[in-house]
Amino acid sequence: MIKKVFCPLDCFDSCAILAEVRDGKVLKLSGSRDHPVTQGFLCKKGYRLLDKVYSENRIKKPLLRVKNHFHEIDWNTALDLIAEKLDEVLKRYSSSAILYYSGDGYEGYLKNIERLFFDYLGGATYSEGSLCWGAGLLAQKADFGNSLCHSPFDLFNSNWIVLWGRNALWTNLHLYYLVLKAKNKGKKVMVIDVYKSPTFRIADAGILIRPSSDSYLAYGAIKYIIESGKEDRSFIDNYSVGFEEVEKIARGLSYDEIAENCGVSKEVIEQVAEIFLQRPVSTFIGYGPQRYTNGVNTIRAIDYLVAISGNVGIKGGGANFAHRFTQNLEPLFKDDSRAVNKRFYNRAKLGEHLKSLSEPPIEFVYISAGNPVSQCPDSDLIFRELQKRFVVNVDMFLTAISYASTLILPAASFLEKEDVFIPNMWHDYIGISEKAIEKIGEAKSEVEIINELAKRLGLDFPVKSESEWIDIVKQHLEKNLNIRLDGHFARGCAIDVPWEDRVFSTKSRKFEFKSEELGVAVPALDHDQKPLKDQLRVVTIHSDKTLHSQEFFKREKLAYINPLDAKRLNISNRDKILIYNGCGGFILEACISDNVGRGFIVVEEGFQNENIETINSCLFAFTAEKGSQAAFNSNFVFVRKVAT
Ligand SMILES: Nc1nc2c(c(=O)[nH]1)N[C@H]1C(S)=C(S)[C@@H](COP(=O)(O)OP(=O)(O)OC[C@H]3O[C@@H](n4cnc5c(=O)[nH]c(N)nc54)[C@H](O)[C@@H]3O)O[C@H]1N2
Ligand SMILES: Nc1nc2c(c(=O)[nH]1)N[C@H]1C(S)=C(S)[C@@H](COP(=O)(O)OP(=O)(O)OC[C@H]3O[C@@H](n4cnc5c(=O)[nH]c(N)nc54)[C@H](O)[C@@H]3O)O[C@H]1N2
Ligand code: SF4
Ligand SMILES: [Mo]
Repeated sequence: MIKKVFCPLDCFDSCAILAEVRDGKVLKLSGSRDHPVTQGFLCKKGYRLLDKVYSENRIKKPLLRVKNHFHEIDWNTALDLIAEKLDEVLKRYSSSAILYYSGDGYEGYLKNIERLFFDYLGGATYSEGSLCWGAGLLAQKADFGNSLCHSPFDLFNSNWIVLWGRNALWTNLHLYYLVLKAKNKGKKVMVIDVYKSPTFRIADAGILIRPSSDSYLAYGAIKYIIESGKEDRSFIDNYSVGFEEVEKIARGLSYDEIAENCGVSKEVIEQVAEIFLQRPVSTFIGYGPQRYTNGVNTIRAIDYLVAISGNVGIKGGGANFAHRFTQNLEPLFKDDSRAVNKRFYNRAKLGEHLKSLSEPPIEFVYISAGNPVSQCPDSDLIFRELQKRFVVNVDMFLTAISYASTLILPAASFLEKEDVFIPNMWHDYIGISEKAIEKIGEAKSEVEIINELAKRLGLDFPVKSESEWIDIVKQHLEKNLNIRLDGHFARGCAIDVPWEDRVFSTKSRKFEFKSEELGVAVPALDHDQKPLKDQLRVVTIHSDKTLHSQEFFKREKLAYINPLDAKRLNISNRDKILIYNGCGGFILEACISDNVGRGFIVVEEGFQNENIETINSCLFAFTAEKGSQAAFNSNFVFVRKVAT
């Protein structure tokens, strides 16, 4: 029997998967050939999803932690303990003494039921800010009014495809595949990054710049375009506001200044500009360039370049960052009228906020599908703060947070529950994922856990099965977005070329070079972050072997370092090195490589060791503008060889 499911991982691609089931067991996963974008193949992690589902390390029963030991308990005891604690917190404080952390470890839509539950309790302390894409979203909201992507197939209409800080070969495989196909049809590819990422192998033009200097590069190209009189005047005059200020800034810059800040020559700046002028050019902006304290500014400057070169609203163009076509969809799993006590913490500053929030303090933490001890900055502080509290963690495995949790509840895997998947990073194919197998051990879905808790607390909460909720979600999508979901998947919106009518979602209805909230983006580095003498910057990238903290393949803990930096620090290839600063430390292995420029190391994110330390132990909780986003890459460390 074939069951139609979806990849549950937080990924651009959101693949449609077929699960071959025999005797109650899934034998094989394969890509659904019917899916136009994901086209019947998965990435190597996708094929390994079954190993996770059937892993011996799955938690099979609720666990109670006593010191560093975990004791299996039955569900009734676990749920009673949680309900009692919630009752106590509600009586003594208010519902905002509960902090709810919803992670990105599982992308099914029904998980949002957890939020509705906390709204019914009166509203908890919820997250704002982002670990992921917040700076880019804020930037594009200011410029366009929303983030929207062109249809994945529109890149066949482009002359050039620009992968700007997106390592598509590792993080967005089906885009990589389409780019490769386009390349075979004669299209050209430019990759802009801070190190020679694996995606450079498809680059016709590969541009290496200094970390956080993209706004200079974009402004340099803008300067060249304006000074050669090649800007898209019709777009600027009729459909934008605030261009004059951008022009003034661009004209006032010197190429020397730009070249010095980016670490490239004037010729490279001109080359980038000339490529953008070979319209249509589609640009795919990755999330790496915005993980800095100036991340919003950076993405806005790239948007400007796309607009000024005449690549907005045309076939084969676009500044593709995210695809928020559901932005105006009323959330089903939220009830603000009940959430009278709700307040917010910044996800990027979780540790600090756990520590400092008062009136009421945080007494109870509910973490589901998230591993903040591994994935948030300043992770040791989070661990210490969690250890002081009653923490419930819903996960499939013991993780870095387990030793700080009071109770760990076994989550059902994606094959053991039904769900709806609504992607919002690239393409728009919404899908339904069927339940393929019975639950393993005593695992429960998020919906089942919340239903049990709501019953215990005597709430008038809408207790429904997953199928009932799926019907409601389907009706909601049909009524509000006109999407009919009868089969495995359906297109979520009919937009192939966003902003084709040149009517933007901003207040002025125009493309806003100057926005009321953010003013005009300027060429800048994350200058506020001054490294101390001998410190190197840490640039963390996403790995092909893991999805964040979820490992699918064993990997070595490597720090890629430039040969000259290594020499200066007396580090040889494969030496064990300690990276440290005032925030914390972490041990890695040096990998000396010409692919990395001077002044920084490149490390994959999601590393943890047996002592709960993680790579984020030594990343301070800096944020990009307006607290929008964790500025992981605006961090500097000392690097020292460890005696072995
Ligand atoms: N295999 C795999 N795929 C994934 C994920 C995963 O963990 N593993 N995670 C998923 C998620 S949640 C996300 S958010 C996406 C992220 O997907 P991407 O945006 O591709 O991911 P990153 O690895 O953060 O950064 C991409 C590139 O930006 C570069 N970069 C860093 N700083 C700068 C800079 O200042 N300027 C420029 N131009 N480039 C810079 C990095 O060197 C890196 O090559 O991937 C998704 N897909
Ligand atoms: N230094 C650095 N840190 C980063 C980043 C970076 O670039 N650099 N990237 C950031 C980004 S872009 C993101 S999106 C975050 C992601 O970070 P997180 O949201 O923490 O995501 P994961 O580590 O993928 O997964 C968290 C947990 O979800 C669990 N899980 C899997 N399936 C299920 C399920 O069905 N139900 C439940 N309840 N749990 C499940 C997994 O076992 C795992 O322990 O990390 C951020 N952290
Ligand atoms: S991780 Fe991404 S590319 Fe890989 S199977 Fe899942 S959705 Fe597809
Ligand atoms: Mo992310």
